Amino acid sequence: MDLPVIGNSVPKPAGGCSAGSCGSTAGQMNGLPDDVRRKVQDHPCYSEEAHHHFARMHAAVAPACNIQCHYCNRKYDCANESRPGVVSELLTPEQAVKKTLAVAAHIPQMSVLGIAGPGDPLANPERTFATFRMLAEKAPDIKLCVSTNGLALPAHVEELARHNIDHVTITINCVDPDVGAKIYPWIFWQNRRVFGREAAAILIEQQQQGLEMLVARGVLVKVNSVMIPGVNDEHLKEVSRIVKAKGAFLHNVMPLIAEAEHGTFYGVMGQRSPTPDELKTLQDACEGDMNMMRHCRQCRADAVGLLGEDRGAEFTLEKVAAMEIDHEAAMARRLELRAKVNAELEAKRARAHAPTVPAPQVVTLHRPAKTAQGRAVLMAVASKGQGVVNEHFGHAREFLIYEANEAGARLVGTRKTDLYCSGDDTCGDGESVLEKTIRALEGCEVVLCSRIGFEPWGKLEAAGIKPNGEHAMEPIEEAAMAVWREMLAAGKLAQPAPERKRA
Ligand code: CLF
Ligand code: SF4
Repeated sequence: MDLPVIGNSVPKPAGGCSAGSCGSTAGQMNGLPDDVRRKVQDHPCYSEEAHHHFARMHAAVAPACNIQCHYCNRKYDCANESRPGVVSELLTPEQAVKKTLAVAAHIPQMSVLGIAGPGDPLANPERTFATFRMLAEKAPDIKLCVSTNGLALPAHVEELARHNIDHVTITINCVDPDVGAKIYPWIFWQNRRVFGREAAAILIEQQQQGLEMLVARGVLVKVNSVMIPGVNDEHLKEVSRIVKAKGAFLHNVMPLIAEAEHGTFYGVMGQRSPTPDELKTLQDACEGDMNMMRHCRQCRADAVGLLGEDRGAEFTLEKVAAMEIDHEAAMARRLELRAKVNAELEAKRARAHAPTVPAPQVVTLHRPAKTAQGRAVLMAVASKGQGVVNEHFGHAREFLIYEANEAGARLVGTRKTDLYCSGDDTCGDGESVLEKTIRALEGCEVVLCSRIGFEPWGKLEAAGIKPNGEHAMEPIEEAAMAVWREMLAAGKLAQPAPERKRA
């Protein structure tokens, strides 16, 4: 399944969807056929552009799983953690529908209901499809999305199609059973437990067959892969090549989450997670002309809100029961907002792709040599949505990582951190929150935010990261490029990036 998390679970592979990949289609939206564009334009996972404006929620209705992954332990839950497989409240389908309608009435940006755990949605087909059936009747404007480990996928493709589910994520970590045997100790298949290489071979065959069947029916398939250093990191390039050839829409390579306190096999055995640089290098290598997702937040199985925020605590069963809602008016508000945002994004794309006025022809006898352009710069951006620089440094729980170069600025990842302005400046391990944030921003040379205090400003600068609050409320790409051009003009981009000082 996806790797979403409900209340007390251990990390699943990654993302509200076990595997998470919805790619970044921001720059490719113009090339998509109309029917595909309609499917992805307000899906926050399938479109990087949409994720600044639209929200999703996960209904945690699927407790059981039919396989075991070495990175998963669904017993563990921490309210402060956001990992696949973890949830705080397991819901019946009726409760899930009630909660979804309440969320959709209070968060008009909500456009997608996903089922991603805490187990595997297709190992709990009655609960999963009952939820979809009821919700499609009561809120037909909400897209339905599912994330699965793929073992039971071929058996459910017809039913998924009957429910008009256009978005399916399959977590595919390998296409080689020898690699798979190091990730999956067992699967439950045809009423018996199968172990090791044989188990991995069955799982891989079902995943590939399910992928082909979905693509043949026009379903947009996102493939999530968990990058496990030394186990499948090199192998994921082959996975990417194969799923792309079979018609997957997006590939989402996510980092392994493995901490001993989560009680997972990898956590206990000390299997390390990839560094941000290793992850980016692999994502870049897989990219080719495959859409790669760079904005996955490895959501919990009960996540609520824009990607990166978790508003689940506002919608507990108790709170939902006390809400009075006019559902028709709420749906009208959602549709109005969706139309407005999509029209604005469409206009923005049209401006970006408008033919530029040709420069006047000038005859020169000596064409000046093309000036050398500067290197790429990583920038961390504090944003709470709408695609603009609009978050105070001290209020950021995560930073968007943009890479700016001569060709433009693009999102290449996200990094989580603790809240600096929380009144508690310790992380419990002797490291201050600010020191931890500076460590999380390794490789970045600039932080763009709406405001920043004197103390963090000085410490960031001392660590080689230049804070910048001059572009508050500006679109992120424009702000990043403005800063990049300033650095170029100041001659800072002719040399390699400076060595980072330790926080
Ligand atoms: Fe959920 Fe997954 Fe659907 Fe999105 S999540 S089931 S496709 S609605 Fe998205 Fe979350 Fe990443 Fe998944 S950010 S973990 S990719
Ligand atoms: Fe956990 Fe099952 Fe998801 Fe693997 S597929 S991460 S074992 S819930």
